[in-house]
Formats: sequence, structure tokens, C-alpha cells
Amino acid sequence: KEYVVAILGATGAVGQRLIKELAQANIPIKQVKLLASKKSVGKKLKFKNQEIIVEQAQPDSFTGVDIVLSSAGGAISKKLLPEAVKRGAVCLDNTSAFRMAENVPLVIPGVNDQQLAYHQGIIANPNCSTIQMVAALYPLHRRWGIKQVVVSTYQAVSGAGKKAWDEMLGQAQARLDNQQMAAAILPTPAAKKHYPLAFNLLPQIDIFEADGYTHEEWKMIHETKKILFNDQDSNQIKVTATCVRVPVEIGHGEAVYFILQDKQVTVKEIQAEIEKTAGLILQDDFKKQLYPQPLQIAGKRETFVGRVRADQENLGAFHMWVVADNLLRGAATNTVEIAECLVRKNLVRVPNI
Ligand code: 11C
Repeated sequence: KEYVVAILGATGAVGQRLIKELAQANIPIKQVKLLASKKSVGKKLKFKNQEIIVEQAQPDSFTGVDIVLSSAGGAISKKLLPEAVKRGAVCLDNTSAFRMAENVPLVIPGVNDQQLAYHQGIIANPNCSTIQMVAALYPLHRRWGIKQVVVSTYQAVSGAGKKAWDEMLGQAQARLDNQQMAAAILPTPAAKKHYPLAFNLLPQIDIFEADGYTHEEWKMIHETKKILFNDQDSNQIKVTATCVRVPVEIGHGEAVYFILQDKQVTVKEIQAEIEKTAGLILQDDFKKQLYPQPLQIAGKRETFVGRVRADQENLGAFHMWVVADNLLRGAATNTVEIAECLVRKNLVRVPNI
């Protein structure tokens, strides 16, 4: 079988990477449709060597489509994906619109793709910062059990979208020109106050919840529980997070502190487990100053791990430093890998249609 695949939000930063990732995917393709908002209609984008004209995304765009790869914002996903499912398309969504819904698997291939068997038409891609952390923790969890995770993130501006990225570059230029740095988007458009990110750190990603955590921190906690235990409030693991926006263009960094159930594990065993896991790359040699850096891994698909070390005062507890391209590993690559899994497992179908 050959598949008709639609990319919703094709002109965005993740959308463009979805097109490239799909082009090299192990999926037999009959046709690719590129869908976006009215203002992008008529733009021409390349899929392999073929020029495709961007069409306006509307319910009937999904007639005859088998798979939708979606990254056009939560409101558009909420409006259009149920319409696509009604028309028989399986939707892989990059937004947070459906992540916590029952019957919506939240999937990292290689970690919990067995959950795909239960899909009802919509499958969610986790948040970028969750994906790279859980990808790195999973092989350790499977072997030794993880009791607790404390993570601090250092997140690139591209995670906040193209406009925020441009805003930061403008601020950097203004500073170099001795001008005032303007801020109207970051930390998040929905916030009452805006602050410059260039030459700064913003300990706010997304809006604040009533308990003082940001929504990004909430996502890291509850998505991790749903992915590992299929229960967003699972008490089988404790997770807490502090998420910080840093003036980096591409590549989220994460300082991950974790406590294993098994107290006898060594740093060498952890490094070996990471090294043999597909999709993870160990860059860890302090004597050679080898550790993952955003500038070096932007454009790569893997999750990079370094600085693995034992907490000297707490047996069974460790630190590691995890870096990945948030637009690829944290978004487009994960989504296209889910599509490959669905094809391989013969799950490209909407039940009861
Ligand atoms: C950021 N992690 O870096 C966010 C972007 O829920 O898919 C991804 C938002 C999401 O701002």
C-alpha cells in the first residue's frame, strides 16, 4: 500500500522539517499534500524533487488522506483533526491539544510505541523537552527502575516559534548597536509582561499555573508519567521541573538528576546502557572536555548525553546532561518515526470507519 500524507502547518519551522523527515522516511508515499493557513496558500515547497503548492487547510482537505502530520498550533489541531479523523485519516499531532485525552496515545517510538495499538485516530507527539529527557531516562528506567527525577531545562528560543526566534535575534542586534532591546513576545505572547531574552535568562516558559509552576513544567511532569506509566498522575515516579528559556537558537539542554531504585549501579554501567541504546549518543569524557552542546548537535536526529556522574552523598542518585535538536528530535523526527511505526504495525486505520 502507498499512503497519501498531509502536512498541516507545512510552512512553519517544524512543518518544514516534517517535509524533510518524511522525504527520507521508510513510508511508501503516493501523494503529499501541504496544508497551511490562508496567508500561505500558493507558496511552493519542495518534497524530494517535486514542487508542491500549499493549499488552505479546511475539513475537506483531508478527504482521501491516510496520515496527517500536524504542527499548526493547538487551536487549529482542535478544530481540524477531528474533521480529518471523520474522513478516515490517522492524525499525528505535535501540539498539546490532545496529549492528555484518554484514547490518545502519547508516544516516543522505542519507549512506548506499544500504546499505538489503542489509537482511535489521533496520536500525540510529546513536548520537545519531555521527549529528550524520557528518551535518555528510558533505558535506565527499564533496567534499574527510576524513583525520582529533578530536571532543570535550558531551552532554545526556536521552541517558542519563529516570531520569538526573530525577536531574540533583533534584541541581540539592538544590544550590539547600543540600542534599546524591544520585547513583545517572550517569554510567551499570552503573558502580561514581556522581557528581552538576548543576553538574559527567562525562568518562564508558557503561562503560570495556579501553583506557581509554568505550563511547560507541568507538561514535563505529567507527560513523563503518561509515557512511562500510561497515567498522567501516576505515583510510581516522582518528577519535578524548572524550565528556563536561554538565548540559544536550536537545541534544548537539560540537567537531569535521577534516583534509581537499584542502589548498586555505577556510572560506567549507566554510560554503557546509554551507548547501546538506538537513538542515544554518549558524548561523555570530562578529561577530553567532551559533552553535548546545542551548537554541535543542531540538525541531528539523536539525543546526546554527557556529564554522567554519581551524587557523592546519595547512593543510587546521578546527574546527566541531555541535549537534542528540539525541532527534529523533539518534534518532526519523533512524529515521522511514529508514522513509520504505524505503517510497520499496519495501524494506519481509524477504527469504525
Ligand atoms: C518550548 N517546549 O520550547 C516548548 C515548545 O507543547 O509542543 C513545544 C510546545 C509543545 O517553548
